[in-house]
Amino acid sequence: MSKRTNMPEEKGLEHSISLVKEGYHFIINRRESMQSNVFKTRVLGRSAYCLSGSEAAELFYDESKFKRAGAAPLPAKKTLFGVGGVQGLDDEAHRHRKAMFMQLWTRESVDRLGQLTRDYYAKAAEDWVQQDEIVLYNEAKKILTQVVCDWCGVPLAADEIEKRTDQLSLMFEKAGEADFSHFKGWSARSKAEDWIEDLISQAREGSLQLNEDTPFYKFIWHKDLDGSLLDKEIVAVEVLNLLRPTVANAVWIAFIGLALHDSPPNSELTHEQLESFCQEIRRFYPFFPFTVAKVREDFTWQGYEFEKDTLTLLDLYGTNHHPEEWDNPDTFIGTRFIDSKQRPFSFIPQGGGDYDTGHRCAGEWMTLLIMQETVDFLMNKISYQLPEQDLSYSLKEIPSLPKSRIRMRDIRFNT
Ligand code: HEM
Ligand code: MYR
Repeated sequence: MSKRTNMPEEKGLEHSISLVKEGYHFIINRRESMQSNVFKTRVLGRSAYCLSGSEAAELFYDESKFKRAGAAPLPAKKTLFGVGGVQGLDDEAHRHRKAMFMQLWTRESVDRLGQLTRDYYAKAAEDWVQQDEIVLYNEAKKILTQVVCDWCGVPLAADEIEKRTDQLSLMFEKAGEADFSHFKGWSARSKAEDWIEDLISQAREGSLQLNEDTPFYKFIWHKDLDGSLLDKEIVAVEVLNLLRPTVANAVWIAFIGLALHDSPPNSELTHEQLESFCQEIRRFYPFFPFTVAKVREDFTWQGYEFEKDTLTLLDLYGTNHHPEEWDNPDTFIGTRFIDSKQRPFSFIPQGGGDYDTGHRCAGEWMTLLIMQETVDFLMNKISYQLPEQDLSYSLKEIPSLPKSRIRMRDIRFNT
């Protein structure tokens, strides 16, 4: 048996207030002061282990050691994830549900997504050239709502665009708030679930016709492990697991606007350079702070005892900035990922490990595609100026965004 040692532990009854105050640096600060990639603290009224770095990430994604059922705190479910979705499933039930998402990534459907992204950007920019100024983040949210509804086959009338954009955005914008405004996210989710549930009922009753190739159709008629259809409430949660995070790509798009200003790449990017630039944006800028699981059964790792059912946080942002994993982790290097190997446990902006068997983000390649289309559009299809504005972003706010949301002026189509 391995020798047991005490896991470093933060003293005190509760540290949720520090989590709110320190934001993306909560785990990093303690990892540094305790000089340990594994430590214990108390947040959300309970004991919690915090893990950082690739070795600990590999442990976190070992399904025999950690489970997801009951891990996400209720506020995160009420806003961000919803109840009964893929994020909280384990084992066979998880793999079957995850396959419902992963079946969507055929060549044709990915190509269609790229085409829709280009089309909606081009359409939006026709309006931008008429305006004195636009706010990139707000525009991106509207564009992505239209792209993803069109791609999914979710009907979206022109006069609904603004309302649905707001509902889908509030679910991730308010998920990290600890004050009353968190309830705006809660309320937005319940309205959005009603919207999608109504459409599901119409499709199942035959009054709404959907193309069979669309993700919406596939989810509505997906058979669960026992051969039955999913409850419409669950289908709605899973459809929102496509719509909401796609709109959340607007956060990366605002950071693209910032990176093009702060660390502009060469004007003519090869495909590898473009991909590397987008990967570095996902590594460098803050977005999803940490992900959560629970210890499945008691076990010992590197001499530390892990107790059954204890909440466990894997530091995504901190691992992407970990000095044991990266050279100059706090410098933006747009060419860093050229020729780099896959790093399933150290480069984890959207989770780590395996897509099909683990909980790694189902939309990672879609995210990268939308980001590449965005960089190409902003660099090659239009020209613009950034007026004086506050481009800073705070690592204490979750999710973080450039303060000005990227204001752009003098927008012209390139000829
Ligand atoms: C899971 C981040 C975009 C669908 C996750 C996880 C993270 C994440 C951190 C959890 C990983 C874990 O717990 O191990 C992000 C970020 C995005 C993004 C930062 C950027 C906008 C997308 C997109 C989609 C998507 C575009 C779908 C179109 C999902 C789904 C899961 C997931 C379905 C649950 C997977 C599972 O539990 O097996 N994402 N995501 N995400 N993401 Fe994303
Ligand atoms: C998504 O919508 O699924 C992707 C992006 C959402 C980022 C939201 C950031 C706030 C996270 C709060 C803490 C999560 C604890 C499990």
